[in-house]
Amino acid sequence: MNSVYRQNDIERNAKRAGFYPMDIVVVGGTGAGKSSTMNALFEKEVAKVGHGCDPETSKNSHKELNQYLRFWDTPGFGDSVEKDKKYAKDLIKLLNESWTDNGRTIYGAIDMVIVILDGSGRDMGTTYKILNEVVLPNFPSDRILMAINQADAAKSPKHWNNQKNEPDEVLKSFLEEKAISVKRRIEEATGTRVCKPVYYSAEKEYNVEKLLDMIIDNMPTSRRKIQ
Ligand SMILES: Nc1nc2c(ncn2[C@@H]2O[C@H](COP(=O)(O)OP(=O)(O)OP(=O)(O)O)[C@@H](O)[C@H]2O)c(=O)[nH]1
Ligand SMILES: [Mg+2]
Repeated sequence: MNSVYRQNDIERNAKRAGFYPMDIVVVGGTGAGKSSTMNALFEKEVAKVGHGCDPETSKNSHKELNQYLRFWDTPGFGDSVEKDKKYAKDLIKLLNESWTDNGRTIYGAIDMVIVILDGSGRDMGTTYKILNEVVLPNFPSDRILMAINQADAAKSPKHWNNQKNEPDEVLKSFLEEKAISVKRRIEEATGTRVCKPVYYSAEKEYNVEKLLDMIIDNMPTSRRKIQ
């Protein structure tokens, strides 16, 4: 379903921008659920999810959802200083990839970044670090989106309505508040304005369409010109 979800809007936005596929890089702390998010977006296993205590993804890899949107899964930050250094270097290289149009203009290869947060935790330190030290110095802030995963685990399991596969009223208002608080805290910590994050659950496949809506509604209107 997701590979054809709002296909007309995606096609219109891609054609408006004049190029496709658009490249969207998914970043975040280890275990936030980046690979699970890829699988939820694609509705099949395209990325390996970690099931033990160890981090899972160790390399950048990409996959096309359709001819217009290509997603990149990346390794998570926050497991060790050594790995963070390597992953930061790899991500900076990816964010700076470029191509040239007959040698006249240089364009960035990556079009959008989505920062995934683990909604079941409060620690935002890794996210601030990723933004301040890796993403913001190498990528324009108006092409960065935030999303809160693991909505189902943000409070005790009794607040998840399994029958309806959605949060109960208590959890829903908690998640609403959380989205506003994450936006404010990110803006304070980075000095950059961001859209209000969507909350969703990759594992429960809840609100994944909202995540896609945010992506579709924020597709760039032009290529990213570097020079
Ligand atoms: N409850 C719940 N668990 C989730 C959700 N999404 C992911 N998880 C679990 O979180 C763990 C980490 O998920 P991954 O998708 O591997 O996370 P990642 O961000 O790709 O991790 P790295 O590759 O190590 O950076 C796994 O045990 C998932 O099953 C979710 O929406 N809800
Ligand atoms: Mg992963």
